[in-house]
Amino acid sequence: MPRALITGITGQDGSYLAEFLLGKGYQVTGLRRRSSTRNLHRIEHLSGLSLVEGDLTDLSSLVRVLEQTQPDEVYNLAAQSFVGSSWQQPLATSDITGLGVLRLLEAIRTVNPRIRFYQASSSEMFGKAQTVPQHEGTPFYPRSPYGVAKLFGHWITVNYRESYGIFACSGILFNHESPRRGLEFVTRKISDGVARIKLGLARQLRLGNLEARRDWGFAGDYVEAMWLMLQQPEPKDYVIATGETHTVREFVELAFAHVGLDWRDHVVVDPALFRPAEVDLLVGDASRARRELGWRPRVDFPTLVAMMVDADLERLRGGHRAGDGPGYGDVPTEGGPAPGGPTDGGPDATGDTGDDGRRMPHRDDAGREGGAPGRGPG
Ligand code: NAP
Ligand code: G4F
Repeated sequence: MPRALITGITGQDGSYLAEFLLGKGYQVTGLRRRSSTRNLHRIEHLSGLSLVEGDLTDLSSLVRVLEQTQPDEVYNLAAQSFVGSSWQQPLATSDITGLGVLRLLEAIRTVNPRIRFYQASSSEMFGKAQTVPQHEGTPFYPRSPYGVAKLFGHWITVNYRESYGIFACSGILFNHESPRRGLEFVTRKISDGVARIKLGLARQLRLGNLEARRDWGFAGDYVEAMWLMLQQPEPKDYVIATGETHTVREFVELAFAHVGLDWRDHVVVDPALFRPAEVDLLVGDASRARRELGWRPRVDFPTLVAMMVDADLERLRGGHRAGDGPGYGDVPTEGGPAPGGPTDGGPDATGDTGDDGRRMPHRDDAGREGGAPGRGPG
């Protein structure tokens, strides 16, 4: 049975990738960092998943986890992934999102250089895009501390492949969304806001730059591409994208129209939510992935918008108002983790003995930003 280690297991992509690999018969371990509050809501429906404690800022924890779990494949999805926060916390972002990749590669080099490594790189590295569409050969021009940190992670992955022969791939993924997306990202902020307004729980949705264009796909489709990269005869870098671009305004229009509302009655543009430097246009050319991996996206843009709004309506009708409740396709686990669900096991057990039987309200994060003076995290 092949063994995989996923960092960033509590995040959106970690949950979809774990589901995917468990379905393929992998023995999957997720690396989670210590948290003072419970944050397993995206993975508590998964049975057969093991959890270990570690942190991308702590090399010794990464070495220990690799020694204990002996994975064949490592998927590095952990990051400070919110672009807006990277201006508020540039050093922490660089440490986790940039240097964290190097620490993991050093751990792999030390423990077992035959491990296959996937790095979650980002279209944010293209930033002020030098070609349209963007492909593997497009020059990078990052526009945020996050983008700069991801660029370091990308190049150190390439460098360890070329220096030490490690099977290391950098997946340059364009934006991918789902009902499990964090509430601070614009698509989920919109779907949550639309659902609240439709249900009479809110009247307004405050947003920043509506003219930014993104290539938005469905996260469930994108994790398959991560796995495919590590099954190839040679390690390479791949752009993963839909090839379509839409403005934030289009997302807003479709989301409100889906519930029979006119967005102009509810959306307030708040200059405090504009970013210090914006990425205006992203659209990817995933021809290499199509040709060499046989990968293509399945969920189109209108379906994605409808899926996210419907999931938030369902969640809010179910009374989960504080944050990320069960998402699309999830099995709600009101009484705690699924039988045989994630286990904090082994010598690295986190000491977290499981749910107390109540679903705790999840963090009420930047889904409804505003009020802060000056330029906010957007
Ligand atoms: P996400 O939901 O924000 O998840 C990030 C994960 O990283 C969380 O599990 C988080 O744990 C973990 N993490 C943060 N700091 C850590 C640390 N110091 N040590 C260990 N774990 C840490 O992000 P996502 O959307 O799933 O994205 C997955 C990866 O793909 C990220 O690297 C992101 O930058 C990259 N990416 C995403 C997209 C996209 O559109 N989603 C596009 C391109 C690239 P906590 O729960 O403890 O915070
Ligand atoms: O949803 P966003 O915060 O995502 P962004 O910045 O594109 O980053 C995401 O995708 C990257 C891949 O390209 C990932 F690497 C990264 O980890 C993350 O997953 O913002 C999208 C756009 C931006 O142009 C932003 O200015 O939406 C605009 N926007 C307008 N109003 C807003 C808002 N963004 C947020 N978060 N909140 C707003 O109110």
